[in-house]
Formats: sequence, structure tokens, C-alpha cells
Amino acid sequence: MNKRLTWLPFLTEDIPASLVTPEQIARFELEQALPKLAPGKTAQLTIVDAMEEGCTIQQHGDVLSISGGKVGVLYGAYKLLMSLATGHPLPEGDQQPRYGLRMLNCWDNASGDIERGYSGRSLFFENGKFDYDPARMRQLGRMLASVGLNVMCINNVNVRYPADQLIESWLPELAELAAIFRPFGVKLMVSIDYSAPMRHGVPTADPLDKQVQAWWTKQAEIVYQAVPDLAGFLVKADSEGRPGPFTYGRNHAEGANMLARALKPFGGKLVWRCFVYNCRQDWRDTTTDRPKAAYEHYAYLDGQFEDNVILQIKNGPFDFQVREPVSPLLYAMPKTNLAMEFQLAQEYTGQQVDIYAMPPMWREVYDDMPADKVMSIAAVTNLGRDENYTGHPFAAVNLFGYGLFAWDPDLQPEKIIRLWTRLTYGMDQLSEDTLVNLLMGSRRTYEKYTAPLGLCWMVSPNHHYGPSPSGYEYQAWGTYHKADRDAVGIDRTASGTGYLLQYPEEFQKLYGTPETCPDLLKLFFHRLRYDYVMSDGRTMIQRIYDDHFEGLEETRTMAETLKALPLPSPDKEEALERMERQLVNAREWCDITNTFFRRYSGIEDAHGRTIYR
Ligand code: GCV
Repeated sequence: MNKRLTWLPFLTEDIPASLVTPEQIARFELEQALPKLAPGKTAQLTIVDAMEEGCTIQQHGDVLSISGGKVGVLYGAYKLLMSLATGHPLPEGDQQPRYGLRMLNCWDNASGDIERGYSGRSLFFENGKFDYDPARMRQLGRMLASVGLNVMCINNVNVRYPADQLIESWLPELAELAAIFRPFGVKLMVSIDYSAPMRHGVPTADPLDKQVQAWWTKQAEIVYQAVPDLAGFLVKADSEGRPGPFTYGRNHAEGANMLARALKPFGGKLVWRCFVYNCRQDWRDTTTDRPKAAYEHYAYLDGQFEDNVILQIKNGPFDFQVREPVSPLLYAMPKTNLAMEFQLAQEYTGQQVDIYAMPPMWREVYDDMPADKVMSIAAVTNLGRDENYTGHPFAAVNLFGYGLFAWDPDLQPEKIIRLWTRLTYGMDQLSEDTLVNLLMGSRRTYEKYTAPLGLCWMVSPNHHYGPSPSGYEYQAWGTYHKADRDAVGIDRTASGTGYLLQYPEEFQKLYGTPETCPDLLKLFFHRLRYDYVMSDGRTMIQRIYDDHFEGLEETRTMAETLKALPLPSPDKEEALERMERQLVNAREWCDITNTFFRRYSGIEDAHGRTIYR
């Protein structure tokens, strides 16, 4: 296996296909790694079924003992090895994952393309069929298990022919793939097409129609015969052109429950996405405000969903922007199973060209979300067929960090980033500190040179890389900034669109006035004049100019830092090559954004720096 596994460089042996239980894999990993990481020490594994995914690790003299459930021992083995490899103390006490389903959503199409994929083609499909390297799948299983992920949805939520065959004529192949991932504690999930029955002679997809219900009940039976431990179905319905219950005048509880009932006898989950909004909005219409949409479609349905339905809610109300407030819907459905959805694929955050380490952003999201209401976590992957899986070698920190946070959302981002850096590169202390700092600051840097102060979008339409301040301004997607010569932003308070009212009181107080609203979200919630004075005394327009110049300057410094880092080949070359492109991108963003605001406001930069006309 010549493909690179970044954060476990001490696991050099391919996992043999003959290993079929997590325990066997745990023993295999320990046997190959312990002599390198802890010579003279041996490991003892004890399975305690009741511990399920949990584990405990103890040391008695030269014996390292791991007790855990069937999958728990495998998690324990990776935790132990990572501690030894980084010189950290062994984790103390009972280790249990905080979230039940720790899911990856792959947006892979059967054609082999990946929607919003930035690291090569699909790992699973090519040319309209399954096409994968089993050894690489085991390597992927190893990566996922090592950070505790336990569900992987293998196909795009926009289900396009022939991916609909995954639950029909492709079941034998799906079963084969499921068998490869099973020993890693990873269950597969599939995205389904809501209108599937209509391709089988059923005249409708109405969830209250008896024939439709019968079709799904039968289909679930067939699917679970082939893959008895399938995690369930993932559904994007009535969103961006996908079919769904709205066509039949039904709401999303009626739509989801019908499928959930079909899955229930088999223990399957129905994961239903809440990314529903009007994507055919007229930009002249000021009564519709896209961030309000998910709440409006779902909050009133709280308590009406079957117990095996999980509503999957994007972390912010828009769509994976650099900075958004936490979605108010997460607070609005206490009687419903919820999952929060992140996006590791850097669709709006640099597309795995620009460096963008997400753990600092996730810390903020986890701090703001209701800790006791969200039971599962999902993320759109950043994986592909590239040799290093993630395109940019540093983008692996996002998959790694996502898994660790999904296990323990109280972790600190620096700890995660340091762990990844040390495991992956094992550099001297100074170089490690340098890379950790660079990654820790990368999101703020990116934020500074792109859309300012929570304004969102301003990206080039369709592909979403690079600046286009008015690219979405007169389009149907509901993403407007409404800049004119005096002011920019949308008033989302009670006197504006009313979006703010969807939040619990403490958030309403915080975001409700420009004075109390954090600077970095001011333009998400408020329409402000360019001469509005921010909390640090600068005017808003000056803050925009300053941030953009700073963001570009910080990127230049990052490029110099990168050159000096003792990274191994080919990571170094790959990172440097991408940095060239990031520099171009940062400059474009800086100059175009500043020029855009200078032209509208007519206000000069207080420091007389170059803003092009
Ligand atoms: C899979 C955004 C992306 C789409 C994606 C959609 C979603 O709109 O641009 O590519 O579709 O989100 O999350 O469903």
C-alpha cells in the first residue's frame, strides 16, 4: 500500500483481509507498533461486551491492558498507540464517546466525481459502478476507527442515477463493502432518492400513500437481508431540487416517518437533512430571509418524529460559511433526535488549496450549541483518491480533529492540532510549535481576507472559490449583502427580518444590538453604516480594509514559515505548491473586496495603502 496514512506513520503494515473482527485488528496493530513505540512492553486485551464502544487502558509493569466492548478494544488500541507515539500519558478512566453516531457523509457520485470534492476522484465509485481498492478501504477503515468514527454514508445526498441502485441491484456489492468496514466498527449508510418508488410502477411518492409505504417496507426488508447492520438511510428532500413530501402537500415529519417506519424493524436510522430553503428566491423579495428557513420548516414539528429519525442540521443557518452563528434550530427541537452537520470539504473555506484548520471554529460551535440536545454528529468528508486522501496534506487535521471532537467535544483545538502535528511529522519542538501556530491561526487569516464580519458569501458563484462580491447579489439563492453607498448587511433583528427571534433569549440579547453583537458577526445580524464605530474604536469600513490587508500579509508570512519548516517530502512540495495558489487567492480577495467597498463607500483607507480603483 503506497498510499499515505498521515497521522499513524508507525502503522506501516497493510491490514490483512483475513482479519474480520475489531479484536483481531487491535491485536495486529499492537503487535506491529508496540516494538517500535514501547519496546519490551506487551498488550493484553479483554472484551467486556457491556462496554460497547467504551474502553479503559491500564498499565501494570510492562503489561498494557485494554478492556472494552467489541469495538471498544479497537478504539482503546489506537488511543494507547497514539499516547505512546506522542509521549502523552495514557488516557485515564473509562473512555466513552459522547455522541452515538459519529458520521461521515461522502458526497460521491457513481460517476466517480465528488460533489464539492477537492482531493481527487471517489474512493468507492468510477464509471457508474463500484470501483475500489480493498486494501485502501481497509486503510480508510483504520483511519476512521483510529479517531472513533462509526458511520459512513458512501454516496452523495444528491442521488443521481445509477447511485439509486445502491439499495436495489447493487446490494451484493454494498454488502461486500460493508463487510470490509465492519471489523473497524464502521457501519455503512446510503443516501436514497425520495422518489424511488416511482421508478417501479408506483404512481406517486406521497408518504401517506399505501403503495408507497408498502414499496419502502419491502425494499427495507431486501436491503437489510443483504446488509443486516446498515446504519440506515440519509435523505435530502425538498432541497435544491430534490424530490420530497412537499410535492404532495405533506410535511417533513410525514415524509421522514414513513421511511423511518420501514427501517425500524431492522434497527435502521433515518437521517433527514434540514437544509431546506427557497433556492428560487427573487432577489427583489425582502420578506424572505434564507437563514430563517430551516427553523420555519421544522421547529413546529418537534415531537412528531419517530424515535429512529435523526434530523441533521448544518452548524449554521446558511451553508458552511467561514463564520455563522450556531443554527437556532438546534435549540428549538428538544423532543427530537438531532445531529449537527459540519463540512470538512472546504467548499467555502479554501477548497483544500488554502490552509484552513477547522478545530478552532468547531470549538466555538460546540461552545454555542445546546450540549444536551444534540446526540449525533455528521460531517461532509474531505476525502478522495489522492495519494494523501485529502489533497492538501494539512487538510487531514480536519478529519482527525472532527473524529476526536465527536468523541469528546470538550477538547481544546490546540491539543488536537498538536496531537496531529506530532503524530504526523514528529518534528523538533520549535518546528512543531511553528506548525501548530500556523494551523491554529489559519482560519482567522482566511476569514480576514474573505467576506468580512459575518457577511458571508461574496464567493464566485457555482464553484465557490475566490471572490465575487456581487456574484450572488441578484441570484435566486437568497444570499444577499445589499451593499450601497452608505451601508451594508441585512437587519435580522426584530425590526428587520426577525431571524433573531428564532433564538433563545440569551442569544437574542447578545446579538440583538450592534453594540452587544460580537464584531465578527456584526454584519450577519445588522445593517450598518460604513462609519459605524466598532468595539475597538475603528470604523466598520476601516476594519474591513485593515482585516483584508492583514489577511494578505499573514498569508505571506505563512508562506515564508512554510518554506522553512522541515516537512518530509512530498508533503512539503504539495504544501508549497498549494501555498502559491493561496497567495494568489488571498491577493485577489484582498484587492477585490477592498476595491468593492471603496467604490461603494467612497471612503479612503486611513493609512493610505493601495486600494485599486
Ligand atoms: C450536496 C451546498 C452545496 C451543494 C450541496 C448542498 C447540500 O448548497 O453547494 O453542493 O449539495 O450544499 O448541503 O445539500
